[in-house]
Amino acid sequence: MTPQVQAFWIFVAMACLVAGFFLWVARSTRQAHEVNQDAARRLRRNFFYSLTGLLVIVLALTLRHMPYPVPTERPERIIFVVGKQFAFGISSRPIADDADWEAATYSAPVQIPTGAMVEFRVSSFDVNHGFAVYSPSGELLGQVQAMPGYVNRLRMRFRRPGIYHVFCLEFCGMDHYRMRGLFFVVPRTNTQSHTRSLLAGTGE
Ligand SMILES: [Cu+2]
Repeated sequence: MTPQVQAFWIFVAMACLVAGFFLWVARSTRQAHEVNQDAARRLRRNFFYSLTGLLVIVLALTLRHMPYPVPTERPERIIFVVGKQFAFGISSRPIADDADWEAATYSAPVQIPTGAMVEFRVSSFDVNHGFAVYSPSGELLGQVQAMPGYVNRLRMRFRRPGIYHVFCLEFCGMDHYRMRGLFFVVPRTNTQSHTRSLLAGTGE
């Protein structure tokens, strides 16, 4: 099951739970009866403490998996990305102006070694774009906004070698649908021959 399908089923289960709770409340309020103030206060207090406990447990279990940069961890590769209607310039050198962007757009795709911590520094030369990275099999792995006058940093690590596509996920104009880019993830050894096989279409 892909993460998207898992998320869908979790959502369905939670929606059923909420709907069931509403039904239960609606049914239980049909007959009017005395409210026991002490019991209500106890219930409210227990509810507060158990929710707080649940929140702390969930935070403790999930917070360390947040994909935020760790200040002490330095990226192995820095890749510069600039969106401009309607393509992505992706380069291992800074993209400062239109000439740099053009060169990045037309040069050979950037190569990233497997397992390397990569920091994408993402910006835009015109309007907002969405920089979204897709795996060779078409799964969305991560995305960040490409904004004019601002640099967003997205750190990622790729385990699988192959051709990774970038699509724009922000409607940015008439030709938004064809706005894309790509880069290669290559095994650490034998980089050149792997790139040749990717270019020839015999690699993954
Ligand atoms: Cu777009």
